[in-house]
Amino acid sequence: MAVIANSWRFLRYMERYKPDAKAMMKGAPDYPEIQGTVSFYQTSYGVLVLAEIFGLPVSKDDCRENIFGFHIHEGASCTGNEQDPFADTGGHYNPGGCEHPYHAGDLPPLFGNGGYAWSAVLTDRFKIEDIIGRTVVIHSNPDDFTTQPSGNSGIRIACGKIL
Ligand SMILES: [Cu+2]
Ligand SMILES: [Zn+2]
Repeated sequence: MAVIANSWRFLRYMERYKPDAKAMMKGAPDYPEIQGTVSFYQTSYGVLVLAEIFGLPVSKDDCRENIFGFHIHEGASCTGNEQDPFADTGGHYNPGGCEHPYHAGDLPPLFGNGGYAWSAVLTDRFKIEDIIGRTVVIHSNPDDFTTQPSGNSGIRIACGKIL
């Protein structure tokens, strides 16, 4: 099988075209500085997910934190209650009834760099039409990719509805 490198094609795609869907991220009341965008581009290989997030918490401890769980949740609204402001986002988007981290909505965690994260990933685990109207959630802790049902990734610190 021929190997066809797509890296530059994908980068040009993200530069030239409007995303097919987008989530504007907003921090929870305790994390008002968090903002940013998650953009989704349908390609023939899968969906390109491009995240650019500002204002993430910064930990001084180099050996801990600054890694943030990142998922598409099944719920349709970035609302909740005082304890969990984004409780209504529900569980990870999981139409196949799989275990974490095999939920369709599971994504690699974001790496904070002095509060700034930039990440691009390709996933064929969902199509754009499956996720419009659902939510993207950023968590306080790394995702261990093992613990059920959500990788022990801590509280929900930011959310955006996919439009
Ligand atoms: Cu999550
Ligand atoms: Zn999951």
